Amino acid sequence: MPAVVIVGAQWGDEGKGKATDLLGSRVDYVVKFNGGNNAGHTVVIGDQKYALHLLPSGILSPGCTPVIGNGVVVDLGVLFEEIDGLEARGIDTSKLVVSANAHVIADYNRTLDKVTERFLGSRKIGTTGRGIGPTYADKMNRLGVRVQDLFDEKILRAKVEGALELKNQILTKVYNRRSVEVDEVVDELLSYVDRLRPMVADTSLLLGDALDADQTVLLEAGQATLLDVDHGTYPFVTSSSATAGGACTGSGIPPTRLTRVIGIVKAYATRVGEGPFPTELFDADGERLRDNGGEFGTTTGRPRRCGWYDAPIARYAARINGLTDFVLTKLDVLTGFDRIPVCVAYEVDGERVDEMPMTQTGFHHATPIYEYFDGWSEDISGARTIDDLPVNAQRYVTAIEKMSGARISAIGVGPGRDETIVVH
Ligand code: 2SA
Ligand code: GDP
Ligand code: MG
Repeated sequence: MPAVVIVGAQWGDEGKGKATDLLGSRVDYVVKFNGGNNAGHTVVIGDQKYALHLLPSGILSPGCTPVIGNGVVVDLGVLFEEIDGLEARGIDTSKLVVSANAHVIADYNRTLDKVTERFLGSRKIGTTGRGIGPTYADKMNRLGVRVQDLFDEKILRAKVEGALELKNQILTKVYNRRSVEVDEVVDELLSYVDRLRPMVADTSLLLGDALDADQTVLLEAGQATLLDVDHGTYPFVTSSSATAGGACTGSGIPPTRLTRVIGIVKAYATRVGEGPFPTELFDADGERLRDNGGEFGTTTGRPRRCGWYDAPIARYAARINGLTDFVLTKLDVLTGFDRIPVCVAYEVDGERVDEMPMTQTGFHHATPIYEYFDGWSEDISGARTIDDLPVNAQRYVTAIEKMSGARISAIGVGPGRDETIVVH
């Protein structure tokens, strides 16, 4: 009954999509358990590139059943757009299953996400503007609309009325926007019902039965540990549980059934949106990482902030998620740097701190303490074993493995499915 979790160990875009796709051919179910179409997962198969947002990356593996779990927030317009886009490219999406308990992103929450960011000005979070935060806020406020509500028009109408009561006050009185009509929201949501109905299931029951039958379930996180609403750099986080604990609450699979937790970690670090980032570079090295790594948002196209590998963060991710393994990605992007710094600890207010500082203020004030490694100039994209790597690349991998709190079981040397070194 293996249930394997994949999480991001930094601030996202570590290459979770590629890792999930790689394992996808060997698993029966791939479950997205948090977030929504704020995610952007890139999978490269041969000369074809796919950018997945709401659909689990397992959708590209023919034998695998993709599941949108209860912890996800679903924009139904985007769901069908994404399905149509993949079908047009010859991908069979007919096995997709959607949890009846997943929450739905209504248009008013997309609007609220965007206007709130504008209203916050310099205090903004840098969200993707997809309505994620306001939809999770409704969920916690018990004002949310769930997938199952679409099957009972009376209930749907009552829920939308309840949600709009306060929101229309805010939209009109605080943000100077027009108020939203209940009918326009209900009509839009009902327009999806016929297409949605056959996909909807009790997904925790489905997954529990699958595990009982010794099938393999892969749980795929959106975003990452440092963007988790509890364990990330709050308030500069997404509004969901992106860590291994979220895999349980967001799917209905209990912790006692998880067998492996894999953290995806980039050989350097990136972040998109606002918030602290101690190893961030503002010089030519940062530009070079962005250019070599193609570090632009998969969903919004925003340039990602780039910096060096931060070992205390990796250790934190190992601890919070109980990582059994790391998959180290994008090692090839470091090719050509003469000297590669790695953050081994921080200096906070004149003192050395070896772990994530306890307070957000401490993290904001953290200055990296670096150790330096010699670089390599050889093209490593053809490497398929550790021994194929130049000796300095091997040293770099061994050193960060030792600092990061879990073994490295695979190494990415390019975006393609086959551009991977499997170590364990
Ligand atoms: P939101 O929209 O409420 O989830 O934004 C809150 C914060 O979470 C960050 N966030 C992300 N960070 C990295 N990658 C994400 N997905 C896309 C990608 C991002 C893109 O794969 O490149 O295209 O811009 C993602 N989604 C959310 C976000 O930047 C905020 O800091
Ligand atoms: P995710 O959100 O974690 O799934 O990551 P994204 O897809 O947003 O960003 C990762 C980017 O790196 C994508 O463009 C991938 O195709 C690419 N990628 C993944 N692994 C590697 C690797 O080992 N080397 C290189 N050069 N690119 C990679
Ligand atoms: Mg991404």
